Amino acid sequence: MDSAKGSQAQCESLHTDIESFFQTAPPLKDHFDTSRKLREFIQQNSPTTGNGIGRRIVCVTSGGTTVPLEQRCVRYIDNFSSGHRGAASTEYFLKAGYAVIFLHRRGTCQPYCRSLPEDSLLECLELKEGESSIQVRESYSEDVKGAIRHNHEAIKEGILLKLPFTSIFEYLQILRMVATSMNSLGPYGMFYLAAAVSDFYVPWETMAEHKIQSASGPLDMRLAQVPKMLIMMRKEWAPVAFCISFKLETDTNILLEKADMALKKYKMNMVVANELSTRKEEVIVVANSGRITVRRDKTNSDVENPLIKLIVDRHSTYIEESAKN
Ligand code: 9Z3
Repeated sequence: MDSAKGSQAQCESLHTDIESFFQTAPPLKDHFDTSRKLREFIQQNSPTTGNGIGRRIVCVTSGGTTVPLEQRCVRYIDNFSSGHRGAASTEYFLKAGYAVIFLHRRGTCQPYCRSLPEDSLLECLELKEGESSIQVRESYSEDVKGAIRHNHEAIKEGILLKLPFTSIFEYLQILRMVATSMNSLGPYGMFYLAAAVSDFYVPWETMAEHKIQSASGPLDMRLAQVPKMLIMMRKEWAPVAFCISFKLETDTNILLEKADMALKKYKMNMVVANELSTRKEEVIVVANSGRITVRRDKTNSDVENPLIKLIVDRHSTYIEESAKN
């Protein structure tokens, strides 16, 4: 087989895998509601609808996807992601004037809540004397006020849409819905794919319906590869959007090589390479123009601050160049 035929065959097989993934996935419970919210959000913020209040729109994905092992799910495979990167980045994108679709794992870190304790309800609140009412503890008062103010403002202004997911099935179905809806934005749309997405999964049709029994002995299970959706993102869902993916490794020796590969293979505009233990200190942005190391500086506590500045800048250049073509 010559190489052109080979790559066409690969492409067809990817299409078949993707079709089968979506056809067999359990349908989203709130499909119509999510699709309505998305449509309204994009319509309201779009810089291309000419209502005068247009903003660039970014979809930030955040947290990790689960892989259920049973259809009536008792057990699942998970990963470590806290959602901190996605939540912090959302704050900086909002500050830079973007409207944000925050596609996040249920229960993970939320924008403006990063400084609050994990058990925030019990930690931040206390009973008033006589136990007739509750109040915010003095030591948390500024953090709580800030979180409420920023969050309410963003929701009230209609510039923050939060969409939750848990499983890989939910995540990819919502991502496809968001991407195809954002296609109308052309280069003004951006994808910032910080979610930690499972590479392997159990296809729905081969999955046990009921709780797997331990009496049958050791568990022998074969996981299928999750089809490479980034290719669909570039080819069909939102080909003109500005697209940033993340590459995570624990071995620094292969990190940049893998990031370079992702940049080329998935035709990303940028790949943010990070190593697990230093991910909050520094990241390396890999683009066709070269590599840039972005570090958290001493006066500023988040690496996402300089990272989002760099990305916004590159996105502006991308929009300008698209207008010339
Ligand atoms: C990342 O690399 C994110 O930066 C982190 C953020 C998940 C490390 P936290 O949520 O951590 O703040 O605790 N996300 C992408 C990870 C990923 O699954 N990338 C795939 C890969 O590396 C490509 S899509 O193969």
